[in-house]
Amino acid sequence: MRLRKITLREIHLRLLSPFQTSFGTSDLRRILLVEADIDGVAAWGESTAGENPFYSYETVETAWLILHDYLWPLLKGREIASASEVWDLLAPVRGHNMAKAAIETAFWDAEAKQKNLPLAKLLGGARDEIPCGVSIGIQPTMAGLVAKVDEALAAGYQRIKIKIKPGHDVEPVRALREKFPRVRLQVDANSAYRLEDAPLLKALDAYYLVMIEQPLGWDDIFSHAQLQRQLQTPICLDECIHGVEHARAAIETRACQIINIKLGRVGGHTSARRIHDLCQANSIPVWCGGMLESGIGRAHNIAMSSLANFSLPGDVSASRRYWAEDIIQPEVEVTRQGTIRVPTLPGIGYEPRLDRIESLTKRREVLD
Ligand code: OSB
Ligand code: MG
Repeated sequence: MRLRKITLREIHLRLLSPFQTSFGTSDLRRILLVEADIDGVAAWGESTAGENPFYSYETVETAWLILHDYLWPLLKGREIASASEVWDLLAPVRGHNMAKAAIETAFWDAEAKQKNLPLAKLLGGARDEIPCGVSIGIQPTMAGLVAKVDEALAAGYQRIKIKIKPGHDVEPVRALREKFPRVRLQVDANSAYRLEDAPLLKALDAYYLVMIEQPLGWDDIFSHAQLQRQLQTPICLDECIHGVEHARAAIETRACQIINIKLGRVGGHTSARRIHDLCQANSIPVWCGGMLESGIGRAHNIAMSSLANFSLPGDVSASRRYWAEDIIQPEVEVTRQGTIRVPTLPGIGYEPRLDRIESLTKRREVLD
């Protein structure tokens, strides 16, 4: 496989409703897309870098710079046998996994298309459909939160995750448990607490949550190990896990019982699969997190989620929960059973809508 050209695009897509977490609110998404020409095959990837360096240090600006100045020169014209080699070629650049994932995942799309295989099959996926949950942002009112949960359950979603932050934690969980005693419920703190908050987090044990996601520091595995010893509720790590080495440290120190894998945060499919395999060997279930992706990133998430150890419902949900109109054809849809059928067409299995992508593009650069 030889990379001939890449087109970087920044598109702007407005969320149907603002998404609030403990670190801020997202409304207009700025999304960096990579279109790669690999042996004449058009292949696609998406960077999940945000508008601000609040979830991770990467932003759309840093991802663009790293792709343009460093990753493209490392890869252009280089002859490789398979997409699985790309991750190691990018090793000279430390970190910047969201920039790396944007181009690395495009190589996987290209290889799958060249082999006329669905990407899920190329990755070794074992599922025809993936179980889906929703991630619900912090809502202005309790009634608003209940309405969002009702809506997701009516649509068939298999589990509910809500965002929490100090001052907005035990009370919404208690209220939801009262109204929905049997629902699979979990919370995500996005690093908003400190180890001294352990008594408060321990109070959540009373509500038999499936997990509490990333309560403590984004780069602090050690404190999570100390916290997990005090909690019955399983801790799931998100922000802390940037590669297989972090996963190993978290497992060995018992800092978590579950891991959320995000393609952007870990640098693409090769790294994601290594983490998946390590977790599987250690009986740690994984699930696929979301980053408010457009259809391109969502399609890659679906392919990855077809691997066997993605046994818990992920945050990968229908296009229509986010966008008035997505940028792929068909849009991602969820069945009445709360699953997404893994596409059977070659590559990512959804067609990018070029005309729509062009009309949403605010910045574009072709490298060849
Ligand atoms: O922590 O999982 C997170 C969105 C942006 C940044 C971080 C997170 C999230 C979500 C949304 O929870 C998941 C989604 O629906 O895409
Ligand atoms: Mg999270």
